[in-house]
Amino acid sequence: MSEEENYLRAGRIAAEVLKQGEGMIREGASVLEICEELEEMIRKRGAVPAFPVNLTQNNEAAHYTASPDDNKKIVHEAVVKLDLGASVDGFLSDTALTVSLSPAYRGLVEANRALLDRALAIVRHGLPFHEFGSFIERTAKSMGYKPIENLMGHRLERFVLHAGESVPMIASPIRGQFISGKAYAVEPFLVDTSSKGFVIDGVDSNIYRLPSPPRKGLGENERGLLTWIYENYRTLPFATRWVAKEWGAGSVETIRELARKGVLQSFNVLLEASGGTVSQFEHTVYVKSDATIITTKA
Ligand SMILES: [Co+2]
Repeated sequence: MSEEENYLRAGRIAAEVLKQGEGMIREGASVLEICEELEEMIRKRGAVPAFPVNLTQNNEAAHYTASPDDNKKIVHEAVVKLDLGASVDGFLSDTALTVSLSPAYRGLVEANRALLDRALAIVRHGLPFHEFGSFIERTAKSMGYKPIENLMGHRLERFVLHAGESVPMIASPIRGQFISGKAYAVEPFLVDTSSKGFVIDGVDSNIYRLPSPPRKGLGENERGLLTWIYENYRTLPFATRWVAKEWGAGSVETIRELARKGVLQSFNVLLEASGGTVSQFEHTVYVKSDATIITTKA
């Protein structure tokens, strides 16, 4: 399969699974069950998760997946973000949606959905990122909301979810432009204008990543674990749940220790700085010289 076909397949799988996930979001549902079921659906379709399924509520903006024995539930009137992706031979997709179980935030969510659609309509080869970011900020403000300023879209590369280049969702001096033959995740996060509009680090999110192949100089047990992680996930983010299934519950402490040593990268839950409720929509695009394909549009 060509690179484009692989991107399309990864996108289609993520779109189908996200749609299934939307139907699972209701008050009292288990976060662990939703994460596990959706990851299994990705595998059943012949791909693997590009990263652990993220499920965040209310002022949590990103980077939470269930722990191995998580008993967290979807709370009353939650605003729930579901963010997932598929990897087909390392070609990635990344897509997200928000469901508001509270009538108070349906306007925010619908504005966010429309904002992403309008933004995607202008993506083309050669479009500078700063123009794109300005467009999103201006459009969000015209709708009465504002984008989270320090969460950005990103270029995707084979086996690399965040390939160096960031795509701003606000007016920003960031250099760069959309280039044909490349894939990008576009993800405006929206809050109301009374919120601060940026995120801060919360607690550990149960998500880790090996930034480069395992080095020498570690204990045998640690090196065995890291080699297994590299063989299975390369440098893509993984969940403590996935490792615990294969290596036992004790491996979670080893992972945290490796993160403290700087061998693994850990992710924190990202929280809106003023406790504001956050919405998110995301699609992956594959830019061609004459067209832009939204790979994750069902
Ligand atoms: Co995403």
